[in-house]
Amino acid sequence: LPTFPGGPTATVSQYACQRRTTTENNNKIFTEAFEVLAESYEFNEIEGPCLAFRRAGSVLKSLTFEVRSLGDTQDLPCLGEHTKELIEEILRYGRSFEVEKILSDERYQTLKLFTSVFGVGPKTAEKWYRRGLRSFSDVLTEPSIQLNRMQQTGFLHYEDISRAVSKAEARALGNIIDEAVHAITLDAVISLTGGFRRGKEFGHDVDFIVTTPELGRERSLLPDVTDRLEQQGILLYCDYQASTFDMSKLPCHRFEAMDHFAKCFLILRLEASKVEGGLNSTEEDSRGWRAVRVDLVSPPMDRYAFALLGWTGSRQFERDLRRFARLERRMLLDNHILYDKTKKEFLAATTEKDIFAHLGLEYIEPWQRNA
Ligand code: TTP
Ligand code: MN
Ligand code: MN
Ligand code: MN
Repeated sequence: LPTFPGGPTATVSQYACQRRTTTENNNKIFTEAFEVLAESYEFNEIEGPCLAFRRAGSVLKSLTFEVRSLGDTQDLPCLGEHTKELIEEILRYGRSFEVEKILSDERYQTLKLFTSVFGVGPKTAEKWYRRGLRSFSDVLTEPSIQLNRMQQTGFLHYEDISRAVSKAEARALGNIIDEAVHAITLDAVISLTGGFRRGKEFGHDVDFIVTTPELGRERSLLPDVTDRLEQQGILLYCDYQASTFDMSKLPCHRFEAMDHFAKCFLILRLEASKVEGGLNSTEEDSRGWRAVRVDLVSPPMDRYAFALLGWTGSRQFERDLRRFARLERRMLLDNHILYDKTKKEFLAATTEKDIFAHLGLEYIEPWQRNA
């Protein structure tokens, strides 16, 4: 594993899981530009270049220095022609005309706006755009459009959900979930995961793993937790997905975006009085509460390490862990298992460290996974 003295000559791995990436990004000016391009390709369903820009951005995020010349990027992996042109343009003019063209593009702006609503993915956004809709009021006043429950909730709580969740708010939600799961079963285990586990100051939601040591007991845990939250009057929205986890159907060789564990996507009502230092709100808010997105996932205890590693992210870090396992180790890694294709056996793990060790990787701390 390469170490990073911080000089442009240090070797940088093509795999994010062999880099240490903190929340401090010294190359925001470039990575933000790359992200606009990646998103634009994503809206047009052009996968290759989309991934290429995400990979390039991830490499620059891992650098402990700011790129000041094209020469600084000479020995870096994952930077193609297009990326280098963009870096050069930004170095010369402080901005990119290609990025600005996209940002001012009506289709990009509209898809960006529509997909910012909870429950609206690129496909729905595209459909609305093709029908000539350009604003929220266009969508909400179009009689032929039937919003599903998720989208209705998305519009209803749009402002709250769009506002970043602070660390203090995440802590307050942790207390609420902790209280709820322990009221149901005393031996419950709860862990903060997602971006806040990686040390981010703000997030778009708060992610928790909740489970219990008793195998099989976790299957009824989430319905019990959400019932309790509802009784407390703080459950604004709940999309519960029961477990479809079946060890006998693994390893799964197809790529799947979602795992098979029981999970729920929630919107909770968070009282200002529960948050140290108050809510993260910009203007004077007399309501005294806000709506927040919370994800809960409940794997069986013997899958805990895999679920924790998978849900801690970042997405790019996860992508590269799987790619590294497949290409460098002939192994399959997902949120449920690690499988050795050569030995045809599952590799056991009770901690994330076990999984890194099986993969022959140096351990990367959660706060170094902001790839
Ligand atoms: P997110 O909550 O989407 O992202 P994040 O916590 O990294 O960042 P943010 O602050 O914007 O919330 O996802 C967290 C991780 O969970 C991510 O690595 C992907 C993973 N994940 C799964 O593995 N399976 C799932 O079904 C979902 C929804 C997420
Ligand atoms: Mn999250
Ligand atoms: Mn499957
Ligand atoms: Mn989430």
